[in-house]
Amino acid sequence: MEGTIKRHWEYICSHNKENTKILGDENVDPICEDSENKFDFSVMSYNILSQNLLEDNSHLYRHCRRPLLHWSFRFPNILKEIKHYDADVLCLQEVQEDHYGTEIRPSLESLGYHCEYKNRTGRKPDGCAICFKHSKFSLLSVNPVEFYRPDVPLLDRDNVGLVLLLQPKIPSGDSPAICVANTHLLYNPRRGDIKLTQLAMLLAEISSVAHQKNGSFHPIIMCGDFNSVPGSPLYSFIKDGKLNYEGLAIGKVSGQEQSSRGQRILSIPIWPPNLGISQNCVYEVQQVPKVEKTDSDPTQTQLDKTEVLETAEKLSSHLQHHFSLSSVYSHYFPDTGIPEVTTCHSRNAITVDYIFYSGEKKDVAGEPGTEVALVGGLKLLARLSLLTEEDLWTVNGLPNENNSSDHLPLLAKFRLEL
Ligand code: KL2
Repeated sequence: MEGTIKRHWEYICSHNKENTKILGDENVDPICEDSENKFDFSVMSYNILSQNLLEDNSHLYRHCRRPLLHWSFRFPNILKEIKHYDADVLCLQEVQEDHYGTEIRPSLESLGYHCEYKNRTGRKPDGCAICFKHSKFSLLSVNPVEFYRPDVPLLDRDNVGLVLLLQPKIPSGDSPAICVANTHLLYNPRRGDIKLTQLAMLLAEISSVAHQKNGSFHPIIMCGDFNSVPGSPLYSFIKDGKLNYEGLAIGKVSGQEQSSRGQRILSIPIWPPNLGISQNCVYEVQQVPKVEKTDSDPTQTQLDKTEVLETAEKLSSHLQHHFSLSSVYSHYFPDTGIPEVTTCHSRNAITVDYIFYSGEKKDVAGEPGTEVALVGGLKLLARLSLLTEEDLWTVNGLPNENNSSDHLPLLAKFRLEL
C-alpha cells in the first residue's frame, strides 16, 4: 500500500484589499464576516487524464505500476474524489468522449450535477466539461469555443473552451449570474503564439457572455489547464490585464521548459485581423465604412483610413483585457518558498492548472490606459492546499494508487455578496 497524502483547507479572509490572510488550516470554517445576503459556492478544476492521452504518452507514466493505469481502476478513484469534495461547480479537462457518455456523465448526474461538454475539434477523443449542482444553479447559456479556425493558418490546433452563464438559486430575490469558463490550452511548449491567441479567444467569449446591458460584467470564474507556469508571460497577462510582447520568443510565452527551438519572435500583431478579435481581447464589431457622397473621391478617403488603422495596429505590441483576475493559489508555500505543483509525472512537476476569479477591484488610479471594467467581485473564502513535488514522490508521483490522474484537483470556496 502506498500512503495517502493529506491536503487541508486553508481559510482566507481578505479584510483589506492588499493582503489576503490565511486564517487557519483546520477543518473549521471561521466566519470572515457575517453577511446575510450572500451566496457561497465551491469550484473544482481537475484535469482527469484521458485514457487516450495516457496511452499516447505512456513514457510519462513508466514510474507507475501497470494496473494503476487502467481506466477501470482510475475512474472509481476519480469519482470518489469528486464525490468527497462535493464541489458545486466542476471544470474538468481531458474528459474522453466515450467515457463521458458511458460513465462520467451518468455518474455525475446521479450525484446531482447537470453536465455540459465540449469535445475537441478534429478527431480528438477528449474535451472539457462543466458540471454544476442543480440545487445551486440554473443554466442561462452554454457557449462552446473552438480554437481551430480554417480561415486562420495560425489556428490549426484542436483545443477548445466552454463558457457557461449560471444563475445562482437563492431563496429570496435577485442575484447576478456567474460566468464560468473552462479550457485546456495547447500543450506544445514552443507555440506560445497559438497559446496566447487561444487565450484571447476565450477572453473574448467570456466578455461577450458576461457582459450586462448596463455595461458592467457578471462575476467571472476562469478555470483550466493553461499549459503555462506561474510568472510566465501568458500567466502574467491573465493577472495583470496587459502584456507587451515586443521581442518575446514564442518558446518563452508559457515557461514550461527551456527549448532550443521555438525561438522565433512573436509577430506584431500575433493574430491576423480576420480573426475578428481586438488587441483588447474582445470581438470586433464589423463596421461597415460609410461612403459619404461628397465631391472628394470616397474610395480614396476609405483607403487612407484603412492605412492609418493598419499602421496603428502594426505599432502596437500590447495586449490587454479588462477583467481584474486573481488566482486562487499563490504557487509557492509561504514559509519555505517551495513551488506548489498541480501536475507531476516522470518528466515534469509544475503548476499549469489554475482557478482565476474576478475579485475585488484593483486601484488603478494614476495608471492611464489600464481601465478595468466594472466586473462583479467574488470573495475567496478558502482553498484546498496543493503539494510540493517532494510530497508527491513520497506517494510515488502521479498517478498513484489513490490519485488517479497526473494532475491534482484544485478547489476553492467563493462568496458572492448580494
Ligand atoms: O501538459 V497536459 O499533458 O496539460 O497534462 O496537456 C497535454 C499533455 C495533453 C493534451 O494535449 O496531452 C499531453 N509530451 C508530453 N505530454 C503531451 C505531449 C507530449 N509530446 N503531447 C500531449 N501531451
